Amino acid sequence: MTSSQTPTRSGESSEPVRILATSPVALIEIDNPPVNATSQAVRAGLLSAIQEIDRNPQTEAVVIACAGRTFVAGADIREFGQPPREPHLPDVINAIEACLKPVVAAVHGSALGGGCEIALACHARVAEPGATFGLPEVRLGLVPGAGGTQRLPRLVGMEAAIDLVSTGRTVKAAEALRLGLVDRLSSGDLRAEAMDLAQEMIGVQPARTGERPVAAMDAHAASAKVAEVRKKARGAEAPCKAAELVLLAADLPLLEGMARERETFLELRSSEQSAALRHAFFAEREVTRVPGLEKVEPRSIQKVGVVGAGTMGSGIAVAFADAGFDVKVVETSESAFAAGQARITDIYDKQVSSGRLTSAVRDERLSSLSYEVGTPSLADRDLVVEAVFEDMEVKRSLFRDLDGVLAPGAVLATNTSYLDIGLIADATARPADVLGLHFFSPANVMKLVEIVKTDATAPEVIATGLAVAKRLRKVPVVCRVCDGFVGNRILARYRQQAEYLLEEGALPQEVDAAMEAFGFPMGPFAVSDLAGLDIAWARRKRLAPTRDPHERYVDVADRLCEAGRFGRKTGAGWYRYTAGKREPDPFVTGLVEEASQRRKVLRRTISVDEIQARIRAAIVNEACKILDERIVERPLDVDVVMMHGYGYPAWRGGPLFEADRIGLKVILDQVNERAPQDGPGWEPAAGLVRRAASGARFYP
Ligand code: T1G
Repeated sequence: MTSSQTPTRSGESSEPVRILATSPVALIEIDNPPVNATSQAVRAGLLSAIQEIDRNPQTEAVVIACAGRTFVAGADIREFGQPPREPHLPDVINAIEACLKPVVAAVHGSALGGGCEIALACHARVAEPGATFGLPEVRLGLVPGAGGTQRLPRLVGMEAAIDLVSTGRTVKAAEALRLGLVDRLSSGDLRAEAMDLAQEMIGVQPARTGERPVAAMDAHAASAKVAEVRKKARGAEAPCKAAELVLLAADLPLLEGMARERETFLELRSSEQSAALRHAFFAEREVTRVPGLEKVEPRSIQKVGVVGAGTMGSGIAVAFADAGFDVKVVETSESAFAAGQARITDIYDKQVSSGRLTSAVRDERLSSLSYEVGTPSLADRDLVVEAVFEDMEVKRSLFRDLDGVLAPGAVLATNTSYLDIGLIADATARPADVLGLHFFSPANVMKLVEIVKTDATAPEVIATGLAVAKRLRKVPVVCRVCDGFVGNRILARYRQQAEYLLEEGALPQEVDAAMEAFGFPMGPFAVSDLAGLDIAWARRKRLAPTRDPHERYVDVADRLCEAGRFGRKTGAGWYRYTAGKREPDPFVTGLVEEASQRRKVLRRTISVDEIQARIRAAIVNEACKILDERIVERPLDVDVVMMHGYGYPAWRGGPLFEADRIGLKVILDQVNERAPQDGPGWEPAAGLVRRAASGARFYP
């Protein structure tokens, strides 16, 4: 067996493919921790194992299984930056399908990407009930490169294949069985049952997936489907290419279709979008590894208290219940906790009615939640998260109470979005046990959580926040205290620049359309209407006395609020809402035009490119200031916040990754061009000036 030339990571075996049995049914085991990725050594080992088995007259059938926690989770993404080395995965997979003896895949964990393609080329597939299948390549800016777009439709049909390949979503084993992707679900010993099936297939002509016909889609339906994929892709190029390749399977023999697929895969693999998405994939994992905390032991957390069962508190409670914590929800009165209980039950009921949850699981989750009035009931909690009214005195008073109730060693977390957590911590005698866990609404859905440390927060408390976030299946970013931490601070700049564009000639619907074309799920004004304009308005009024009189302040949002237009919830905000549909509103156009007059600005047509460039420059500049002030330690911290908390398109890699691609001098020129007219706060970040001058990048 050749050893892999890719540096093996710790724990990786140098002999990643073994033949554990040969007669009458052979068992090939792949063992390449952590996820059995098809590294060069795995591909070489698998190919020689299949060839050896084909030559062995004692062997009449074969099972391919994996050691460890999962079936093959895909090609080894770490190899993508290197020149491709033989044997190439399509050749290995074609050898599996061409095997003269029946080949059965025994799938547990996740069969993803190349792993799913291996399973597709086998002559049958047995899966554990908990197994999942998927072709997530588009999430890396790629298309399947080893037959996935050609074999999947031959098993599940065009419609389902286009859906799975263009979205990259995974399907559980039961759905895979229904689709025809799996032949059997195991009920006990997966490998034994796969060997039994292989035994049954001895002497039967193998059913080669590549030889199955697939019915073409009606031309009109096909083009409608591709158009739908393009719309959902929001600027990402891989999904459409993947859908078009699937459609080819109806017209081309397998090998021709695979040749087209391989050509597209290699083209995309060297694309900027794929480089950005691979960066995003690894950054999401790297961000959990905080320098200096590697050896710090987190505290053990199982009993969690959530104080405040409003929108955020109920979402936070659900997030903890979903992760298997024992959750106690505390409110100030029976009626308040009854309202919270109703919110939480409603969240679960909606998941049951959408089919995402069974009622049995819902009942189990609801049973892990208890409700109490008053903080004394929290005495047994290991961690308490507050999500009460966003007011400093309210939070300080609560933390003073909690300090007197909680046992030593308990962790106190605040979900505040803006307040100074150091001042909240100072209300207790244990500031080292206090941190921010800033969730994003809906807290049980959004992946991002900002872990905010004060100067007093103990390292093990930060490590505890990271461990809790990992168990919640969240993406944690550690940061220090500043106004708005990372995401909201950048969002404030984003919104300000968007409002300047209104004063200079754009309309809300034009800015939103430009930023949705940029790849954001929603533009800034639509997002404000969704969140509610009144929340930010209350904060602006609170901060008004301290606002810099020289700041370029746009008051259109204040005037909307004064008119009672708080967004979707009042039927009107930046837009008018009719039957949930947002429509531009002449009333808002009038307010914007008046603002231009007051600013004595002659309105002009502003291009999509200018809108996108100015907003991106504003984001990058503020992100760089956050780095300069060491609110976070690494550029990837900012990129991960913006992608997972604010919808910055992952195919751009996040603002700082993209700024490197565009060129920091270009970004700096854009910032310098705006600074004079945008006034205080819009000066170029020192780190941006320094890097632009030296040619340094955010990601060297
Ligand atoms: N290659 C290399 N390393 C990988 C990897 C991969 N495909 N998948 C995961 N890892 C590493 C990951 O970086 C982490 O490393 C560790 O494994 C645990 O991962 C030819 C071209 C499988 C669902 O896109 O979705 O096949 O940080 O923390 O939460 O057509 O990993 O510990 O050093 O995510 O339990 C297609 C990507 C590739 C699947 C497990 N496959 N992986 O999640 O653990 S392209 C994918 C995942 C391809 C073919 C094409 C998840 C997971 P470290 P983890 P997890």
